Amino acid sequence: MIEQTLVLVKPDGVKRNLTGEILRRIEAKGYRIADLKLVSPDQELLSKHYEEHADKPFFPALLEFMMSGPVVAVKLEGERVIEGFRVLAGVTDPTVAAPGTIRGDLGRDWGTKVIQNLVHGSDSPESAARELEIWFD
Ligand code: DAT
Ligand code: MG
Repeated sequence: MIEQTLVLVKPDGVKRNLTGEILRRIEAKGYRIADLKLVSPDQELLSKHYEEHADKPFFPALLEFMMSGPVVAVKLEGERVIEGFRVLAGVTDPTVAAPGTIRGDLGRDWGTKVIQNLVHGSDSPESAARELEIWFD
């Protein structure tokens, strides 16, 4: 089934001029960019986006990091794209993310309070619908 997912190039990716490299990998995989914009998200938007993490110790650092610079928000479309982009991105911790993935090839531990891992991708059809509404409606 053709799906849509939310991809974010986080502030670390934009600052390091990796937006093009990240979008290149997404396009090379064959997914379609249905919409794209540069956003400076505020605390209200990010609190909604990351509501599942509100009680985590890293939540304040996560919001601070996500507000540290602009983010590229992408509405991405394709067959099984929700799962497919998560595989392309690699696991959360860039130190152990597999080589060949975005996080594994381009990310590492910088010793920061919150893990900086270049990209976000929705983790389920429910999350994708919820997050696309937050960022694109
Ligand atoms: P993912 O982005 O792989 O879906 P997540 O939803 O569990 O990971 O967490 C959201 C972000 O929060 C993640 O990209 C990086 C940060 N993060 C997650 N777990 C963390 C931890 N234990 N310590 C610091 N930052 C963390
Ligand atoms: Mg997540």
